[in-house]
Amino acid sequence: MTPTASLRESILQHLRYSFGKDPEHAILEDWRMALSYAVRDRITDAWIAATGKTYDSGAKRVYYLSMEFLIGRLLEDGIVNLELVEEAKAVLEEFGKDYGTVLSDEPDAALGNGGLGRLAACFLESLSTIGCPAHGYGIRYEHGLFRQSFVDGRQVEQPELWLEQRHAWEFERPEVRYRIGFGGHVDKRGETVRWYPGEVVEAEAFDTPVVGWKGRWANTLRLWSGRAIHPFDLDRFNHGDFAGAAQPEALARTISRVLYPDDTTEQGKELRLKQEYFLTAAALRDILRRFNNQFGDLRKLPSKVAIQLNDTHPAIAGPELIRVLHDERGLSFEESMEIARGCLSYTNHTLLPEALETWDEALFGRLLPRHIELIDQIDSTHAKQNPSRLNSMRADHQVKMGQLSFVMAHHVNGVSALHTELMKTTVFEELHGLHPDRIVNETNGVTPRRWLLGCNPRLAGLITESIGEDWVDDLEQLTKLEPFIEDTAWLDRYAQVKRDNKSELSNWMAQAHGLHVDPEMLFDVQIKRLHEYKRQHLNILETIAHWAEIRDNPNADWTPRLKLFGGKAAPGYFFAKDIIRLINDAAAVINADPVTAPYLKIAFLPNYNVSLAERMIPAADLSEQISTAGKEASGTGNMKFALNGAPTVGTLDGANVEIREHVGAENFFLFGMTAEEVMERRKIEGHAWKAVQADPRLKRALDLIRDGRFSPGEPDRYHGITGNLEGADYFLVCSDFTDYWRAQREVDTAFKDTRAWAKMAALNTARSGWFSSDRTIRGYMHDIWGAESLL
Ligand code: 26M
Repeated sequence: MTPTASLRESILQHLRYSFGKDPEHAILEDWRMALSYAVRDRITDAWIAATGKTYDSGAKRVYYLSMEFLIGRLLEDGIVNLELVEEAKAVLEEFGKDYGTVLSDEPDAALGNGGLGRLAACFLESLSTIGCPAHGYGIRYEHGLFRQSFVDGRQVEQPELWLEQRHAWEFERPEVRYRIGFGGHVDKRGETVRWYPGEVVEAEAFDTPVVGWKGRWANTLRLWSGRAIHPFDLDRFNHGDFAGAAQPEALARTISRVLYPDDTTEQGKELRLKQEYFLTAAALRDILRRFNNQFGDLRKLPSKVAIQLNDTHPAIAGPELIRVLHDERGLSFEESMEIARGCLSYTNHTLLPEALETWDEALFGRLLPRHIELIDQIDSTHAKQNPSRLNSMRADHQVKMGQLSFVMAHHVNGVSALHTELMKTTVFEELHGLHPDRIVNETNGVTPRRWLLGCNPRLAGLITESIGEDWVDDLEQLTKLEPFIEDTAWLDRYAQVKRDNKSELSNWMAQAHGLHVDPEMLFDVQIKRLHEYKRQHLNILETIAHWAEIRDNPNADWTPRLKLFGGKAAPGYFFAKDIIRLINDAAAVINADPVTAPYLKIAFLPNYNVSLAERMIPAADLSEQISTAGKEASGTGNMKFALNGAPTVGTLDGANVEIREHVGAENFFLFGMTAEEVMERRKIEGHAWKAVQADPRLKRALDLIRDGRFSPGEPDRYHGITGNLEGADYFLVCSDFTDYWRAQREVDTAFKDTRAWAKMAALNTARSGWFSSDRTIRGYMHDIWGAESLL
């Protein structure tokens, strides 16, 4: 049977026997599910084989603990990795179904906020592509990140309901359940210490196979769901308390009910700490059970188990592992601490002080009374071993999770070269002095299967036709494109790919949002979470200044530009929400201006998520990476744009630095202060006001906003923003404005030379191979985990 015939067979089988439909009566969701099951069967074969191989080899396993896995849709990922794109299209076409429509019917699994969660998802895919035996552990949130819409330009949040639609990817494991305790008291009898929790919930496993390139390997993403031990209180029911009877279940389920929507602002809520312990304790129980079944001797744990903590969110793993080894298995405290450290490593994803996780010690002690004692014992043991060290996991009645994670990890890593160096001189200065070999760098990466092959089939096709298909799992082969770039016929094809992608996005924007844009414009894109440090307000200020300048001189030779935005603000982050509203308000005024319409348009697409990124990135001409230097730990969107042929306008921040080194300074629009200059500039009193006085364009943009040009009838609507910018301006928007303007005008000029621009774009693609998450994962395997590929 041909692959197409065999796929058709299995789709029809599933339609009939899994969903009880024949092709005549199947609705879109039935087709999507039947195709998913057909693909899943093939993934499952690879998965079971990989699991067997891992067990037989006795190899070390990697466990990636993360509160977030922003995996997005999985059907296309499966089809692409199994190389079934043509077959799936052909079969669907036979039955009159459109491939894209079927794929878009899948709900997005938005179990993450942004960069940290998406990185975890890219890592899982790379671990499978490489054949490194690994599990991801996370929480099966019933509601992922909220859905965003705009009402009168303002962000409105709605609950996200991904589990209300069917999806094919998880296997419930009712046989894998653990009891997780909270609260209660600690009992000490001589040497034996025992924790007696006051509240217990059950964690149930749901497994999703994650397949790698060509289906050679598949690992498991195991997500925990909360449930009650006794889901129904028959006694209460029999006494007529019908609502109360179901209460235990409702309470237990709240633990995995919703993803916290606060990327980068720590907020210290009890339920969040419960979630963190729930994930971590369930994962550790599972890891130890698996180890016990296969190896037994706990002293060998570090040679068989590598546990990566994705930020401090699962930092309770240190004390929890010690608790199990010491309190429950009878090892000495010191030995337990050594074994735990031998297994654990920690990734830091941000230096923003407001994001460093701390917990009120009273809350912490109430919820985890034994762990807080163990943290003090870890702290004093570490201080004893390092005489210059003061106990410091606790200060101001807070438990500091960063300090705990550092001490309990054998390696601590940053996510870009600059970020790692800053870790050594800022938050972890003292600990780095004591343990100078502990901090290592692993610059982030992105999976080329999703972020090029899957999302940009036109470009992927041109690449494969030019250099063969080996680039897909050896992305640095993209440098082989360089000679082609000298060939104008080839370069024209490259440029045509971008034009086609832009038309496709334009058509989609028209159909989905009624937004009509000219695909000939320069597509200038900033998509990321809203945050002051990411400086979406710098972008809109420059846009407003640009608009004013076009109005001054409408007959000049302006480069037509579309400013595209996407991103969510944390629901309680009011400044960020104001920025969204300002962008939408400015869009309403500017888009309606007939004088500037041919040259400038603004669109803020609602509900930015992984699937929208997959639409937007291949169509981008320009990538906005304009954070205040020293603030963006790495960025990963920046890599996706470069790979897809959108040069960056950006600061020397995070991985931008390394992107510029790889693609070449001449193919990158650099502007702004360096991280060092930023620290100096902040000391200058009135830096913002001085910058405003020095740049009439900036002054005019601020005046327009302050005077209500974009908020007719309500001039003070944006006084929070203008006041902030002209006053403290902590993120130095004003100080970087003038240079940003300059860089943007260089972009305008460069874009007019279509060939030169295409060359710059193509060189970005050809030289971005290093930013594959395969390279990143090999780095972790070698430098941190001591893990091997089994392929
Ligand atoms: C904390 C407490 C309560 C609720 C949520 C949080 C929280 C969640 C996510 C805090 C921070 C979170 O993420 C931080 C993050 O996404 N950092 C980004 O990590 C990326 C991957 O390394 C980097 O590329 C980005 O630069 C960095 O901002």
